[in-house]
Amino acid sequence: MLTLYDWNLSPNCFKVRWVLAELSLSYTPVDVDIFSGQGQQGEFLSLNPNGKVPVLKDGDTTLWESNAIILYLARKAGQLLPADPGQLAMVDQWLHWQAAHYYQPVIGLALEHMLKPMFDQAADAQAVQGHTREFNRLSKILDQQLSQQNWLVGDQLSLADIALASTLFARQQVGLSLSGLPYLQNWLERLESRSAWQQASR
Ligand SMILES: N[C@@H](CCC(=O)N[C@@H](CS)C(=O)NCC(=O)O)C(=O)O
Repeated sequence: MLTLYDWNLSPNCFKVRWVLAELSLSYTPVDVDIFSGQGQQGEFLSLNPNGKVPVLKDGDTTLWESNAIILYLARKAGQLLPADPGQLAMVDQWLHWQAAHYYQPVIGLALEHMLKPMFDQAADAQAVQGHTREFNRLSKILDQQLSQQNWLVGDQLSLADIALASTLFARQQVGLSLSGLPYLQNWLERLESRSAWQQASR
């Protein structure tokens, strides 16, 4: 039995929900109200000492870090990962890039455009400018890759596409613009039309 500790607007939780849907795995969702401090309480901290969602429990296995969770699920199912070692390494490359680079300006913009207004705070214009510049720079790298192929790695959907596209979930609320990125937009539209994307967008 799988249990997912979840928060609906989190791109990292969305990423896990999407993989669960692609693999047709049923699970019990547990909503963690990260704004009321529920994530920082003893019971949740015993699952993830970082106090962050997502967390997946599968029997005796408790896992945090969304990319570790989706790798676990995909390896167990034998799906969404290429068999070729070189292509597999490229999936790893994109997963590391997503967490270390692409996610960073997005979370920065989420803080300025989504979280601060919730607490009646104004966005910091300089921070918005810096994060937007970095988001645009990194998005061009993705757009360039997708100008040459339909999927980030190989010729079919893999965890690389899921991890990167999940970062763009809730992009309206975060204030991300994809203008001037035609290949990225086309790829995202194809992914958004998948039934697993729609099931995960709860
Ligand atoms: N690198 C982590 C990031 C997890 C993360 O930042 N989760 C956010 C929601 S998107 C969270 O729980 N924030 C609550 C907090 O920091 O208190 C992952 O990929 O799972």
